[in-house]
Amino acid sequence: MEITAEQIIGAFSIQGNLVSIKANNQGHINSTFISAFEENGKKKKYTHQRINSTVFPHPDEVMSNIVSVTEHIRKKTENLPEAERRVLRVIKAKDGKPFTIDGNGMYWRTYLFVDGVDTYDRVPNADISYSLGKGIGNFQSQLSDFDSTTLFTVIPHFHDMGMRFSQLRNAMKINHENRMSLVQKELEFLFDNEERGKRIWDSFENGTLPMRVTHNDTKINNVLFSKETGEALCVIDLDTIMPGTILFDTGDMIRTACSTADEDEKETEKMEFSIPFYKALYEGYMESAGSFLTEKEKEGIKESGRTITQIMAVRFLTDYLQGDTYYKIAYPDHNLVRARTQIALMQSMDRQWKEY
Ligand code: GN1
Ligand code: MG
Repeated sequence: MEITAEQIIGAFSIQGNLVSIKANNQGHINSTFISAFEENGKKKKYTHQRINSTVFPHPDEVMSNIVSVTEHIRKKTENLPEAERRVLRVIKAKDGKPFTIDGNGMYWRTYLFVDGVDTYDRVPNADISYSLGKGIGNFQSQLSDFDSTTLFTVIPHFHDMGMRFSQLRNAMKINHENRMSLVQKELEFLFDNEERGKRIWDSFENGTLPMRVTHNDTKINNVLFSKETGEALCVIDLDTIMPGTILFDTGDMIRTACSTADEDEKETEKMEFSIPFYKALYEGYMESAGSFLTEKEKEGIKESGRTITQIMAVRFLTDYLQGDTYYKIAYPDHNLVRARTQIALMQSMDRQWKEY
């Protein structure tokens, strides 16, 4: 059944007249478009997103998590400057729910669009690294008194390295288009690091690392920066919020904020781990998160960057071997490129390990 953008928009409680609709192609998982409304001469924009129900089988639980977490953060930020930019605002549907279901059974949600911010796919300088670290630390700190057991686990075992390796082993059997012949070196490196990669998940499971609210996708382009002050104001893409260890979040922030190339840079030699960016990131992060972290959490930060980079390598390679069924790709080898670039980043960390 063909669904129009106007039909989706019409299901939500939005004041004013619709003036434009624009597609947005960011992110590997969900589909997004942006609308603009005019009310009394004022323009407001909205983000409408279809939640990928293959990846998130219970979109209602995703939205329930997002509503409770954003409301919690809003209470803590509503008196700060740029308050409207500090946390996403969920727009309810006309029936009061935080989503609408279209004629094909697909879930859609709407947020107020956050304007006047900068975003980055890659860190341009150490100041932005510092700011990112501080922003992620703030986010965790705002949620440090939130009872994580009240959240739904929307994707079980999301950062469970052991589970990711079993998925890789299954994908090796699928061996789509005989792709195994192209990835022997990559597999060898990843399997050599399998046991080390499992340490953080194991420490989380056995209770050495405390359970907290985690975002699980704290890559740099999921953070909005103030155009005025450069401050990291808001963490977006809240789909994977669930209970976890904060090291999942420090890890993805390190992976994306201390690298010299994009996640899918084809020339892997351009991908290096940047110690100056790491130092700035760490400093910013500790300023806002240092006070509530346990010693075990602090000790795990450095390793978390390597572990989350590894888990991404495993996941991209898995998707490549199973025939690109999970991530959106722009060309046939896209997942292979992503996997190789993650491995290059790990190897660059290893070469410099004693220096940071
Ligand atoms: C996916 O959809 P997007 O781009 O926000 C993925 C993350 C990966 C990321 C890699 C639910 O996020 O885990 O880190 O791609 N999200 C899910 O860029 O699998
Ligand atoms: Mg995401």
